[in-house]
Amino acid sequence: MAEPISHPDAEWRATACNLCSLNCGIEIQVEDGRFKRIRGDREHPSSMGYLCQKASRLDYYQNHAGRLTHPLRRTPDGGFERIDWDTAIREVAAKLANIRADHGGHAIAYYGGGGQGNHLGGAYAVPFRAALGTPYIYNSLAQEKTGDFWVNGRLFGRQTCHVTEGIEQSDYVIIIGANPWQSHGIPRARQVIREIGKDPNRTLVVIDPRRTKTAEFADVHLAVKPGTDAFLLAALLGIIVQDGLEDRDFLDRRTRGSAELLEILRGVPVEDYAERSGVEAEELRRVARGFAGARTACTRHDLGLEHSLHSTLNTYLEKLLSLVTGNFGHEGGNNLHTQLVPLIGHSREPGAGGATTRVTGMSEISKFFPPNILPAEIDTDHPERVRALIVDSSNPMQTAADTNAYQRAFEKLELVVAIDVADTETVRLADYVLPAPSQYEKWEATFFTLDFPTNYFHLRRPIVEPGGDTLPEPEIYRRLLVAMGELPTRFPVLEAIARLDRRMPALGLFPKAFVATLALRPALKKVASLVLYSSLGRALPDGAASAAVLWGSCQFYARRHAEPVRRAGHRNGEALFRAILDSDTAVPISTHTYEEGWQLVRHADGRIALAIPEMLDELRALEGEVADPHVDTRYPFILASGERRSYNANQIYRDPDWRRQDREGALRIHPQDAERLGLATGQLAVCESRAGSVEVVIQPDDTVRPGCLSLPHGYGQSDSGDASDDRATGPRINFLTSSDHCDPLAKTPYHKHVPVRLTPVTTEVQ
Ligand SMILES: Nc1nc2c(c(=O)[nH]1)N[C@H]1C(S)=C(S)[C@@H](COP(=O)(O)OP(=O)(O)OC[C@H]3O[C@@H](n4cnc5c(=O)[nH]c(N)nc54)[C@H](O)[C@@H]3O)O[C@H]1N2
Ligand SMILES: Nc1nc2c(c(=O)[nH]1)N[C@H]1C(S)=C(S)[C@@H](COP(=O)(O)OP(=O)(O)OC[C@H]3O[C@@H](n4cnc5c(=O)[nH]c(N)nc54)[C@H](O)[C@@H]3O)O[C@H]1N2
Ligand code: SF4
Ligand SMILES: [Mo]
Repeated sequence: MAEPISHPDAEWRATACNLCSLNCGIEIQVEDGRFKRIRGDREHPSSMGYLCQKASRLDYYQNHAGRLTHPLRRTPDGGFERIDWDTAIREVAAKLANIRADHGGHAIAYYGGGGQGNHLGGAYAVPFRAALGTPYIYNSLAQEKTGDFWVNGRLFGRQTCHVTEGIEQSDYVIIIGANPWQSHGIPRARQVIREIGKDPNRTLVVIDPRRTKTAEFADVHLAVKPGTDAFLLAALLGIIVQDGLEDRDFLDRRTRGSAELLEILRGVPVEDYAERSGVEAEELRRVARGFAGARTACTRHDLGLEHSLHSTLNTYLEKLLSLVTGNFGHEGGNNLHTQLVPLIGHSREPGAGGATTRVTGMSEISKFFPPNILPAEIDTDHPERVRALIVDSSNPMQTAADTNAYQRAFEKLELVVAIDVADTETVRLADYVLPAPSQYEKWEATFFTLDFPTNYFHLRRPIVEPGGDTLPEPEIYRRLLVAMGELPTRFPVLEAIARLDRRMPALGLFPKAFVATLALRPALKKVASLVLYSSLGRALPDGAASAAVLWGSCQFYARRHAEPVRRAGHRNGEALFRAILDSDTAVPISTHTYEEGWQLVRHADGRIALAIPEMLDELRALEGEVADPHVDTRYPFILASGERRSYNANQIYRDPDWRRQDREGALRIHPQDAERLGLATGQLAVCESRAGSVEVVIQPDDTVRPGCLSLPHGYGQSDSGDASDDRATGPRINFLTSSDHCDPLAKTPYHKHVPVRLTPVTTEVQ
């Protein structure tokens, strides 16, 4: 448990923002438990004092009426009653054990494991799932990035090989389907975008149907027709190859399969694909030549590609741009990066031992299963259906596709356990609610270590006392496994050795004792991180038990990347662990040379395997595709459901007062369309898809294309507990999305391409 925190008030306490994957370093002045002032932490080596407008409002995360303070159990009348932790742990453990005994581990699924700021708890959910015997982890990453991970697995050898971009050092940057001005996704996004925009020697190209703020800074904005990026990207690649602009030397030295790929690209009908994507072929030629000819060039993509038609293929084509032109593996290009603690895993193909689901037969990708299939895995009479769900740090009732399907599925579940800090739409449907301390009340970290050549890690210490009767997630998982008889209560010998080891690390006592313990009791291997937590964790200073898992990660990381870790100033794994533990802000964990970066490619021959048969088939099939396979005259608009704006931050902020503007989460519509429908600013309309409908507030806006609409992500929280109450705090957009409207391979939802119709709400005149 955390020691009392004795900070004099008015002291600036270093931590990080937990609202997006950048996790900028911040400092907070706390007064009476409230976040009085927040500023960027200049000491943070990656964010360097930067923060965006969202971070200054973090008191709305820390202090709001909906914070959970006690464990809760559902009552027969549908309400909740307070229970103590012993009862909660005992009952949840017994129910999980019963379901497992009757139906097997695969009857239990797990959802979440961390949001934008908290992954430390998720590291201890790994042994929890292993002990339960379930392969099922559903996760938000599997409704955006798993197609990309799958492609990476084929290109580079492992799905854990993740590509980053050297935007700051690049002369030619193409941003596709991302709006970093609002969503960030790259360090110090606004500064960086401004800098490229201003520099006459550097070029920024934005591919986005909407004239976003990022697009306004761009030298070239390609206003692609929604859903046609595959055509546009294929045309860019076609031009590069047809003009002979590919990097032959790079392709020969670093890749295999280029001949087959190039042959297909030579046959791309550039004019036709340009027309389909709504962009002039001449403009594409200019960009293709600029990109291929630049000194350094890179690409970055995000949800505009992933949440749109041909999701997986899009991410393949995007990567081919830098690979075919040789803009990979050097400064200012795209590069692979390391992970201190793996955020994602590598899944084998189903035929080679990869897990598949029992009902729909979906294969895991990067060890995750996609939220789009979960309702079908639950809401069925199939004997091997999912019967129990544990949700940690996620709010699928708001954020998974098809809220109606999720509501029906949750009713079928025999057990729902929610671990959260707030009373959410998902929490309200749980049988047991297990409250966690906020990310400023406990030791926390994220595993979003995405930088290259220098990568960073930030372990955050608690800066305020926990309010209420909460338990950190690692402790919840430990107690559940102890109650299930899967983990000993204590490890007295190992704990004693750990205490000695902290005083005399040079003797290396703990590593030896830990290895020996696992060798003597092999059953403990699958719960190894909880063994670390229960032994070394108790010996760490200031109640930092949750950091224990990092000790193992540091040992492994320092062995795997010995020279880069030494270059960043750490002699070995122990020294790296201590540096992380001792620092209030992020620390550099490794510095690679670009040449060393090639060791991150995991194919045995060290080459990038360019020809992915499934992707090449889909690429070839583009030519025969009908104009828009999703066009439906009943639903004439294409809605992008999930725009990132100034005042949304996933579901992390729940109190609508945090918003200084756009409280309603208005629907953007082209002024001509609004006029045609007789809709003016602030008027209400019903937005309806084949899945459901929501009421929206109209905002005519000429940055969207005619025929297109845009609604924000991250709205729709209701404090009343009434599911139909979606007006007060904006639209619950996933009432509009369907489980089956998704990429065939990765099941990533087409959230940016939802056919809808719009009907004005007419108020009756008395
Ligand atoms: N303010 C804020 N920032 C956030 C978040 C937040 O909730 N609020 N969430 C965070 C998270 S979890 C994520 S994953 C990231 C996402 O970050 P982004 O992907 O950058 O954000 P979006 O606004 O969802 O979508 C990006 C762009 O895709 C465009 N788009 C729509 N359809 C298409 C299409 O067919 N083709 C192309 N090329 N583009 C299209 C949209 O116009 C939009 O500008 O943001 C993170 N940052
Ligand atoms: N239609 C549509 N749907 C979308 C998107 C879209 O663009 N359009 N975007 C998708 C994307 S990219 C994403 S990433 C997802 C995000 O959706 P989710 O995975 O649901 O993640 P968050 O919204 O970040 O919710 C995090 C949850 O964690 C809780 N939490 C905060 N701190 C802690 C903590 O310390 N411990 C615990 N246990 N809980 C905590 C919060 O209260 C909240 O309930 O939404 C997806 N859904
Ligand atoms: S860019 Fe992301 S991490 Fe940084 S301050 Fe803004 S929301 Fe927080
Ligand atoms: Mo996301």
